[in-house]
Amino acid sequence: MMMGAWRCRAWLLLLLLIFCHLFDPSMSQLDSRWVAKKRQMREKVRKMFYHAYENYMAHAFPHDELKPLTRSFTDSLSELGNLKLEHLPTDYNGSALTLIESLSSLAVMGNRTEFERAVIWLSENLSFDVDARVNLFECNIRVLGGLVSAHILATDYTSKLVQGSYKNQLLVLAEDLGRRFLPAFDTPTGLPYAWINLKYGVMENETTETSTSGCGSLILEMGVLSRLTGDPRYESAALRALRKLWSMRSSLNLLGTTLDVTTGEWIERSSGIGAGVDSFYEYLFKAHILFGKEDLWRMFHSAYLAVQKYFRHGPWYHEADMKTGKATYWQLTSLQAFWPGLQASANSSHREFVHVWKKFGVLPERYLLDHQMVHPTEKYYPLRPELAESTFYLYQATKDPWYIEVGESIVNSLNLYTKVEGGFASIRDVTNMEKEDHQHSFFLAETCKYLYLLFDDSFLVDRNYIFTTEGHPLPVLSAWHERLPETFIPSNWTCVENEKSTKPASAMSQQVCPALSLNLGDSGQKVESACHIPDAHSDHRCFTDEDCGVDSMSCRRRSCSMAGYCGLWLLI
Ligand code: DMJ
Repeated sequence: MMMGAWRCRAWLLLLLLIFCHLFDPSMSQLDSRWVAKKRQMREKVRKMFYHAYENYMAHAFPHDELKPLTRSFTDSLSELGNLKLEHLPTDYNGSALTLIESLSSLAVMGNRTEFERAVIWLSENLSFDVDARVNLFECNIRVLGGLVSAHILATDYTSKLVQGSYKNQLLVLAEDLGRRFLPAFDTPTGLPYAWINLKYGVMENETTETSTSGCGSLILEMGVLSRLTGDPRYESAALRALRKLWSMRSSLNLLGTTLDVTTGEWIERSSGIGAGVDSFYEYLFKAHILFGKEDLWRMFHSAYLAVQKYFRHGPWYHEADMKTGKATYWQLTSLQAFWPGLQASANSSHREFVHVWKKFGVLPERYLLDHQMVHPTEKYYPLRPELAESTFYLYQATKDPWYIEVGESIVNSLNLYTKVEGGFASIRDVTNMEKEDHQHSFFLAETCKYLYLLFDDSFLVDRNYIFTTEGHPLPVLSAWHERLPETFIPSNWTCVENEKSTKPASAMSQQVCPALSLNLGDSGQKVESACHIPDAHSDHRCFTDEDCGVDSMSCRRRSCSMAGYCGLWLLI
């Protein structure tokens, strides 16, 4: 009797579910159309990535970057940031830069075979013992960042990216590179030279001029290298430079754009949030999340308030003099487009960048806000990722379908204007879409990755990552919130602003939430997550704040917006 009634109820429930599915087009059909659209877009991006990747492998590998129009190559590592193309090496044949930059994207897209093939090739062939003068910042974010991120992904047992053959070869390469960076920091101020010869160290009569980003955006990669190797020199050097830089701020908490590493004097005192400075802000915030350093959060907070006060004009950001705070240049630069993503709630700025993108089809390098025109000599678009990056972050934070539409139009523009038979070409002039023979490695490391993650974020499920300024993922592990033992920090390196806390602060006051262990399937392997608590509903819809969890990246409590979505709604 009991069994009969139970079975009858089960049948009724099943019929009801089928009925609801068939007759509630508002939810189920819309949902499945939405899922299909995102899947279709994801596949479009995957095709873009492989078009770029396969052409690089066929026509440029193992050189640094692809020239897609002539289907040839450029050994550009020593040209990055080298606008005057000075001191170019005569005997340098590339470091497979684009392959290194592609590793983490291959992992995001789940291509184990190619990831493993690349790891094996790099471990057998790559050497940094080359007579090439490279830009420390560029080599750090692209090469060191690419290697440490890929090493972590390769050792993540759950991703099964490498079948048993991995013996830390990428970490060995990363450590070798990190050691070659260290002489750059041997200056009276601890601020590093912008240029280093990989074989011979700092060259005689090397320029002492560098940028704020060049000194202040090394901590993620070098910090992770220290955490992975147990050698604290990399993190200490990067941290010391970052703190020295911060000590050079003006009374308005503003920094300049360029400086002298031997005297610690500013050279260019006007700055903004774009070229030469951008990733300094980004790294204060991200290094705080990754390493739980309280003083970096305080620096970021003060620096952020100053940016909002002196650079912001409505949705736009101009440049200003660090001493007076007076506006200097009214320009939008394409590098600034990362800023709305860093804020993760800057809808209005993002819309303006999208507006300029739509006006031209792609984003010009520099746009004069006061004249509403493209800068006469900076009309190019080198396949930069920043707008896709912000679109991805804002979609993660809001789940507003509008960002999917923006992503779709970015993908369509890229395919329409930049795709050629031999890969993807940069745009030399956005006013006539004339192409340039260069496929930058960040197109594979960042542009394709952020677009892919916009449409399919399954790579991020159950894992907390921060992305470096070059788009390489680093996991947020609670173990990395521990300080390096002081004893390892060379005593002659006087920290300008020492970490003040002597007793361990509470997790909340450090903006770090207690560790949470996630069980990742049958391997039984556990991955530490610093703070993530998922929203109550997987579609992130909510009625009240109680339905919202804790953000995996910032460890902050999410709240319910008026539109009914959980997000980080900062009031700025
Ligand atoms: C990349 O190398 C990085 O995103 C860097 O922070 C800025 N420039 C390029 C992309 O535009």
